[in-house]
Amino acid sequence: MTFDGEIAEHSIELAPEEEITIDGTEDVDLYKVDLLTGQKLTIDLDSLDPDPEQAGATKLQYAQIRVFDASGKELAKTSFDDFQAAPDELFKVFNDPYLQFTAETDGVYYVGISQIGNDYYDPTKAGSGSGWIFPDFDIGTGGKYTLNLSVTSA
Ligand SMILES: [Ca+2]
Ligand SMILES: [Ca+2]
Ligand SMILES: [Ca+2]
Repeated sequence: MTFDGEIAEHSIELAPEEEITIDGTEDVDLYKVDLLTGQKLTIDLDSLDPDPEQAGATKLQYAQIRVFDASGKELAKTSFDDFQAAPDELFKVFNDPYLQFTAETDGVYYVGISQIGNDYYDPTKAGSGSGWIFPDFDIGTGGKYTLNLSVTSA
C-alpha cells in the first residue's frame, strides 16, 4: 500500500474554541496497521522533490519512523542504520528511512512519521511533538513524501 503524506504546518482543533497550530517540526502522521503474529511490516519512505512551482517548498530530510502498539507504546524506531534505500531501489538514497518490524502478537499497530528531532512525541496526545531545525542543511522544514507499507507472512 502506498500513501502520500506531508510533514508541514497545520492547525488542529483539540476542542471547540481550542485550536493549536503545529509547525513542520512538530507534525506527526500516524498510520494504522493490523498485523498477525509473525507478520513482517516493511516501511519504506521516499521523500519527494519539492514542486518548483510552489514557493518555499522544501524536501523532507531524515524522516523518522516509529512503530507503536495499540496503547501507544513504542516498539521500534529508526536508528542511524535505517537511513538507506529499500532493496528494490536502484540508487542508494541516504536520508530516507527504511525499517522492518515483526509483530509478536496479533493486534493493531501504528506507524508514526515525523521529521528528524521529533521522535519523542506521545502518539496518544495531540500537540506532544517537538523538534528543531538546521536551516543551513535544509533540515527541519518538512516536505512531502510517499510511504510504502507492505506486509509479509512469517
Ligand atoms: Ca502531516
Ligand atoms: Ca521506495
Ligand atoms: Ca526509500
